Amino acid sequence: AAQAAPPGDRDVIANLWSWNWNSVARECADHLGPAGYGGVQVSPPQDSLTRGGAVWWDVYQPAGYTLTSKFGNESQFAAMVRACHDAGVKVYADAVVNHMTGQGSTSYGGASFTKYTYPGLYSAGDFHYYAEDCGNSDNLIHGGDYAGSARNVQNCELVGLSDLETEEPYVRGAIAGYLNRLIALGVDGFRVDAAKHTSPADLGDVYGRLNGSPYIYQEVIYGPGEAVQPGQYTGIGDVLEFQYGRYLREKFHGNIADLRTFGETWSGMQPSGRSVTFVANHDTERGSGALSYKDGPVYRLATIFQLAWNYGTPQVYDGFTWSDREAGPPHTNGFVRDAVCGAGWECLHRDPAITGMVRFHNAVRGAPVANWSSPNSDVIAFSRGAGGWIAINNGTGSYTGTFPTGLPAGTYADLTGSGAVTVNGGGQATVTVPARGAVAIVTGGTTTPPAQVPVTFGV
Ligand code: ARE
Ligand code: CA
Repeated sequence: AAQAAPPGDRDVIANLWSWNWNSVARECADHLGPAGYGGVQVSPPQDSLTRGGAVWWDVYQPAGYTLTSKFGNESQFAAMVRACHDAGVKVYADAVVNHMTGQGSTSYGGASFTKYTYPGLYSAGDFHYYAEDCGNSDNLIHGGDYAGSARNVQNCELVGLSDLETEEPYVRGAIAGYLNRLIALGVDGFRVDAAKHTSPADLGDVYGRLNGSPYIYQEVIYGPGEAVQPGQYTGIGDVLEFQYGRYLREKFHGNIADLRTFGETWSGMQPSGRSVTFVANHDTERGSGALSYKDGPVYRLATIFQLAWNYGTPQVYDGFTWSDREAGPPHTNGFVRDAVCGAGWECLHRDPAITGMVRFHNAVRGAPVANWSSPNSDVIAFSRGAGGWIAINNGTGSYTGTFPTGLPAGTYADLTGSGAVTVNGGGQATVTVPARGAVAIVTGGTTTPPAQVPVTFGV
């Protein structure tokens, strides 16, 4: 059965999208565990269509459920899970279970297939078709279906990907068998890809077949007025909160003082306890509605805010550097090369300000926002109960001011790396907040400066 509750004490998830298994293993041991991350999301581990490394998106076209992929083989995957667990980091796998590949004939693992026929796994009768299931004679989801037809969104083909007949017990069992195999290798949960395109009833049945209590969070992109809404899925697991990053982009390109009430009262946002938040993911960084590493220090600052704010389970995204939005990660014969921060790979998760904020997040978890102040539209400050306080400056010049912190008198080290902060007997601190930077302090034995690691995020 699926676990509804988000992960425990260390809940920040690094999304190391398109990283190969050897690199994720190394990152868990050397950086994620020591920095206090609680989990890592990894790319789809199943065998897939190969486009020979030219594109990133071939891995979203499953060719079968064996575990040889462009990211490595099964033993490398298993070793990665062990290495991450040894570092105290849980592993969440991207689960592509709505569909199978809609093009091509060969896979990274060496399988041969044609659309609707995946030998030893699925055949034509296991897929949705016009007119029995899908109302469009071309079998495709049309743009207009999102507004009015849950049936077409869930039973027609997303961009031509063979749509599994998830009402069928055989299909449900095959999907559950795949996920249980990952669970047997130690996987702790799943990002469910394209969950919007499978009904909550069908997914709920699959989750009910899973061993243990994996943490499940589902990709249900929010669109106002659409027939399929994220709230329809929060009864069976958590959801990725797509409004969150859209709002952060809007406010960090405008007035961050508006963020005072940011949360589930805002239009389209899901309950905090059901939401996994992200400033960017692999789709949004290639679109136009979200911040991405290409926004430089504003992207980093929005991530600092995300880790400070009391909403949802935060995910910090890192993929590869790109200019062509379809291009795949650095590879050799299609197989992804080891990730090198600063040389083809973005590594915001290693940035000292971000690892400092992971410590902040872990130290203040659950404490309410208090002591809000905002001297202008670029500067905000707030405490998390009496355990931590942060000031954020989105302006292009530094800002000096005196703020109420709600913290006991003392000298604290700024977790984002800009020196010491003195809080007086009245709980006030006079600080200089760097341009597009922050000052963040916590009580409780963490007043020593954070261990510094090389700055690898290019801002
Ligand atoms: C590729 C080619 C296509 C080709 C297809 C099949 O690009 O031209 O037809 O293969 O051969 C990714 C890529 C796709 C790629 C696919 C398979 O983004 O380009 O197609 O892999 O290789 C909707 C879904 C949402 C989905 C987005 C992309 O609801 O689930 O579309 N996101 C996930 C992943 C993607 C991935 C897939 C699903 C497929 O994160 O990376 O696709 O596994 C409104 C709606 C949204 C809708 C959005 C875009 O906002 O509210 O629901 O999202 O529009 O249409
Ligand atoms: Ca479907």
